[in-house]
Amino acid sequence: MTSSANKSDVAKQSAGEMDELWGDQSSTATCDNPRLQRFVDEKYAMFIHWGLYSTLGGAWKGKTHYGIGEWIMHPAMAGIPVDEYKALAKDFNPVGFDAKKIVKLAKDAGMRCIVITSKHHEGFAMFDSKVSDFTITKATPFKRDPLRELADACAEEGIALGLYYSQNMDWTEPDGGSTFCPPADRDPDFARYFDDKVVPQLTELLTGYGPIDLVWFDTPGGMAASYSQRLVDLVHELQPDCLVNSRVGNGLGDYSGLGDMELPTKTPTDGGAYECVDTTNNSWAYAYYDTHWKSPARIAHSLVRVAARGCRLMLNVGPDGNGDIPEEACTSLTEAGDWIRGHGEAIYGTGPSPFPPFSWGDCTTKGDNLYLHIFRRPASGRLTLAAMGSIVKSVTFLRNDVPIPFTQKRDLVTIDLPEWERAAIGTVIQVACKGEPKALHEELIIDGEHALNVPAEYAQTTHGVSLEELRWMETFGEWKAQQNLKDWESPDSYASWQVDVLEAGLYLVILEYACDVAAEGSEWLLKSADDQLQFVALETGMSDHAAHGRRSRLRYREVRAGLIRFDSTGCQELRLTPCNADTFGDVWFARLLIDPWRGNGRAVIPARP
Ligand code: FHN
Repeated sequence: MTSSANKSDVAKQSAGEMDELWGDQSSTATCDNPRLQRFVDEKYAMFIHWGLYSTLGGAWKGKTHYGIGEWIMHPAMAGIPVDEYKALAKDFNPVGFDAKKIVKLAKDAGMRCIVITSKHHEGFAMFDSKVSDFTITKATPFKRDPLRELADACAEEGIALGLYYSQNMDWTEPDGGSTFCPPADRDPDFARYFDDKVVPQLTELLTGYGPIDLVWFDTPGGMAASYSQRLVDLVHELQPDCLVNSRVGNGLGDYSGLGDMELPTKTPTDGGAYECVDTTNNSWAYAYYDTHWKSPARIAHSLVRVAARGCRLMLNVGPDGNGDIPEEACTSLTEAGDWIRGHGEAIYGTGPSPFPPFSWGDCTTKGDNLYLHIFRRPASGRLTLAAMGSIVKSVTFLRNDVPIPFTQKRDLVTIDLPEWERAAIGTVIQVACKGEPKALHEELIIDGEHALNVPAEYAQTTHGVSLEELRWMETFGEWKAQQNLKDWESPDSYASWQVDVLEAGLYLVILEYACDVAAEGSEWLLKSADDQLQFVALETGMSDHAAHGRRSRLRYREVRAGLIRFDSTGCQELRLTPCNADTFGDVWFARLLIDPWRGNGRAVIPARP
């Protein structure tokens, strides 16, 4: 491990090769471990990014640096020298910090666990560490130990506590991974840093603050497996019930994680426990300009989508330099929380949906029950579950047990929804089955009610077409991930989706893709059983980030391709194929939207889940 990582980190961030910093995010563990099952059952946790960087809030010496606030000292952002950064501590006095208020917020939000940054990449300990002077208790006028206060408040309220710890990067520690400490040509002694800071600090954290639910390590990069193993062993030795996330590195975590800000499109099938991490706005740490607050509905829907794919969500807040969580985050979390807690039976302890996502919402399961989370009420008032593999005994509103009329003809369940009060977030319906709810197949349902999202991940591909993920940063550090159908080696290559058409008719096809200049003008066919839509791909242009030190990438565009007809109902294939031999090249298809065409010019593209 050497300090040359200074420059190479920028390069890795620049190239979008975050996998190199995240390390192997998989884990071999499966949910049959009771502690892991509990972890998945909890479903929803609060992530807190709070440190010295929070005092800057995304600005340094009068200049705003857009991106993730906790990276502000990095050369790719403000490039703050180590001594100037450390000097910030003498003015860090977050007197607004109120552990009880934060725990109450988490509870109101419906969260079961809080994971807070004890030490981020900048090396500052947000707890009373005896092995460093760069700590909130020694270097600031605040002097209090916020972690002690938070641990006490969590214990009082029955909220689990987890700790984020940056085990590899430590920018202000001379021997830390990726150190910025001068001189730049010095070869740091990573083993010394690991033995003298990481191990003692983790020991302090795991022996001085009561039961710790999990340790959330981050950015292991190329850290040797022996270091990752020592961390796992240390955690398990000091607190046998404490979990370790996958970013401990080298595939040694107790559970798996998706990339930053990435929500699952398909249910993982390896039997492992999965966590997704996202933020209430865009930055992890407080940034004064970042007002991209997610609405209460977006938060609740994300949680349902994550639960419906069998995973757990951890959603972040970034308290400011005074210790206050921005009001907008509190409002969104609390309003979403009212709904989440009110529908807890259909969220906590649930299993994944046997179906892919529907145009109207998603499903979770528990025992013999299927829960339908309806985000958009079908205009017809009729909701159809095709491919139902279980016998339905009853259908009721979850909130008040009021029965809802339904019929079942073999695998087709039709539910006639009565009028209900307009719910800002959604309505949950409980479908009690005889035995565990099962689906006969996993076709995507084109129901004639709302636009159906048909993602690349659900396609089957022939030779020459592959599924490939593209990851990029919007500004700095805010990762986006998108799976794509790409390569298209020959006009015989195709991708196909199995769909079940419940309502025959005309549908508008909207495509989201990225297209290279060389493939501009390539012709394509989308074939249903009864029709084919021919369209031409348009160049989507480049996002030219070169000026900001990041790799340029193809932009995505949503393009209306035209109308396609489904004359008959039932299961069929939807096939996408190039139709000329020379120009199809580099087109990256992310998804189709199949939107019922009612001749009224509907063109509103629903927000992506
Ligand atoms: O570099 C960090 C980043 O600051 C933030 O802590 C996120 C949260 O998942 N993890 C790293 C990047 O993936």
